[in-house]
Amino acid sequence: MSDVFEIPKELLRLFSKVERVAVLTGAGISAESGVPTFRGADGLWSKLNQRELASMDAFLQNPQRVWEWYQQRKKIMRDVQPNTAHLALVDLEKMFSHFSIATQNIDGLHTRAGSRTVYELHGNIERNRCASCGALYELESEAIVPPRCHCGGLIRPDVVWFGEMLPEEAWQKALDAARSAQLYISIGTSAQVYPAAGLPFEALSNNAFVVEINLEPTELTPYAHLSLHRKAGEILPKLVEAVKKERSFC
Ligand code: BJW
Ligand code: ZN
Repeated sequence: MSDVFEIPKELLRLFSKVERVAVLTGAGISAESGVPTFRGADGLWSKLNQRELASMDAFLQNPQRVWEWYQQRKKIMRDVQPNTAHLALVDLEKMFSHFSIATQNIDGLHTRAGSRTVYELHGNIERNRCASCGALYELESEAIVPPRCHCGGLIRPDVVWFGEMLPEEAWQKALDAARSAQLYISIGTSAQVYPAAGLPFEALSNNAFVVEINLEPTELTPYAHLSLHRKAGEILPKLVEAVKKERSFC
């Protein structure tokens, strides 16, 4: 592959015609900020057992371990900054009358970058809630680990673990956006975790043009109209500059 990357002309032509754009992001978009991904050689699940950390069973079996793992990750996520890919999506949003980002990430980096319409499908690491009564908590380092709610229940991070439903409103909005998009862009996700991984397929079923931006091929690649296998932080700024020029000529 040549090292000079050009945005495909067919994609630019499409960008000049559409008004409804929807995006799905995963851990890969935050990788260049320094947030670890889950899968792949350097991913969290290559060293840690997801069953021991990202399910309610795991939390009930060892609440302290799960709570502390999330506190460590919260520290990493707070210390990093949005990267050029997050920032490019902020600019892209300004060019379309309908634009939204459905993210599987819990790091809040899209909102911190300045994106306005963001649907957080797997929650947010900054929030906590009682596993029994659902009361929301903002907590910092606590003496008791994990802390307890006034009802006596265990307090957990407000994220979505395996076997749990996604937040209803965010999911419904993400689904509506996928179903009505003319152009759907999947960025930095291995496309293995459902129901989020089903969103590009919803877009495909409704005749959207589906583009994937991911370092390596994924489960979506055989079905996407176009797959760009490079870093999101490299492609997205170039894409946005090219789209700006293209749309200013229309
Ligand atoms: C770059 C890059 C760069 C790197 N630039 N790219 C069989 C079929 C269908 C579904 C299921 C099934 N068996 C079980 C299920 C259900 C399950 C599921 O999908 N499991 C699959 C793994 C098989 N799903 C669920 O349980 C969901 N709930 C649900 O289905 O509810 C209904 C239900 C209820 C009751 C009973 C049964 C069903 C909930 C899923 C929750 C997922 N939670 C996690 C943890 C969240 C909190 C936390 O962060 O700790 O979400 S797991 C983890 O995976 C996290 C992520 O959001 C999610 C997706 O990962 P993502 O974002 O795709 O990251 P990676 O690492 O996989 O990929 C990164 C990609 O980026 C790589 O490809 C790199 O190459 C690339 N990359 N650098 C561009 N610079
Ligand atoms: Zn409670």
